[in-house]
Amino acid sequence: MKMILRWFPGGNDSVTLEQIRQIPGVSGVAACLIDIPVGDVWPLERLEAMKKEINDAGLEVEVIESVNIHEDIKKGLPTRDQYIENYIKTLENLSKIGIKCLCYNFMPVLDWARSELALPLEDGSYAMAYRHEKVLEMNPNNMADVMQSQSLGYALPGWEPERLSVMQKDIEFYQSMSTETYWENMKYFLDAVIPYAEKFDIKMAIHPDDPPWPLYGLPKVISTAENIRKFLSLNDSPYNGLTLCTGSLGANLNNDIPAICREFSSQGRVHFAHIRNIKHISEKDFNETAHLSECGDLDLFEITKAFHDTDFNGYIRPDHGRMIWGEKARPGYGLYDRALGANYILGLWEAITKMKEGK
Ligand code: DNO
Ligand code: MN
Repeated sequence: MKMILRWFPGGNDSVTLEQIRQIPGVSGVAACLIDIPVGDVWPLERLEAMKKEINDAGLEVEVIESVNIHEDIKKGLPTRDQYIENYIKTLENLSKIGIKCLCYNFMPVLDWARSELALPLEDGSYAMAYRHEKVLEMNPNNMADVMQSQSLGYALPGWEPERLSVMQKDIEFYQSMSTETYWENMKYFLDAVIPYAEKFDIKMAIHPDDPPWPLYGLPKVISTAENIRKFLSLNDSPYNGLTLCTGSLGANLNNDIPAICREFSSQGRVHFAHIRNIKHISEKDFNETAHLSECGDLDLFEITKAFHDTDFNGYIRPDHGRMIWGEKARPGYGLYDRALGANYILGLWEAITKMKEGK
């Protein structure tokens, strides 16, 4: 298992590589080129420069999060073949800099959604939160403005301007598409790309939908154990795998997160784990919290043990953290709370290892 942190290159992150290097037990980062328009090939020179910067700081970069999927692929338009070709070219370039795992998502139009990016919690920290009614009342086009304005000047991942400009039209398109067609479009993408992922030795790791239920009539499919089983059976290659995000899947109270981790990790289909905690306010309303089990609804010990028991040897990162100690950073991606999260998970891991050794 390797513990990593997400980091945004090119001056897009207030957290520095030097700071990440000082978090005990963190060996590298999950990085991305945030400014490349969705659908374009990621240039090798840019990737090489990014790798050099990260390696020079004493860290590894073996994971990319995310290369977003062009809407034409999700919609199944004839133009998808060109975008799939570009995706494969990007995979080839990623392999040239030694990338081993690629996190992506297959959510239509929107990446994750929240109604607040900085909700004050009782202890004086700030966290992201989701209030279902509020999100439903938000016109997705205005929602884009809200997300941009609350994001302290950072373009939120998945909320890049070119993705937002065509939002309304896209939403209408998906509203008239059946979920079955959406699954078929996903399979078309996998069957085209996975053979190249095998060739280039890059594990594809899909991120669950967040929240894990349909919004604005948009299909959401990577949301339950049953749907994940269906997803994995679309293409049986071990290179067709998961980013298991405990917080995203945990928003659905019916999801048994340690059981989900155990089932898919034991099959060797989890390549990347996002570990974070959330606290439900009601069935579809929740706050993101500190990682510690007692701060939320998820049992981080059981989750870590599920990975440990199944000999998980992929990548783990603490997912979103709160803003604490006065930090102002990209929502969810400050330094301090994620560093606490990383060391908490590493502490659980060490304890489980030593208990098994009988120490
Ligand atoms: C939420 C985050 C996401 C994730 C992307 C991956 O839990 O981890 O923003 O990075 O959806 O494509
Ligand atoms: Mn996640």
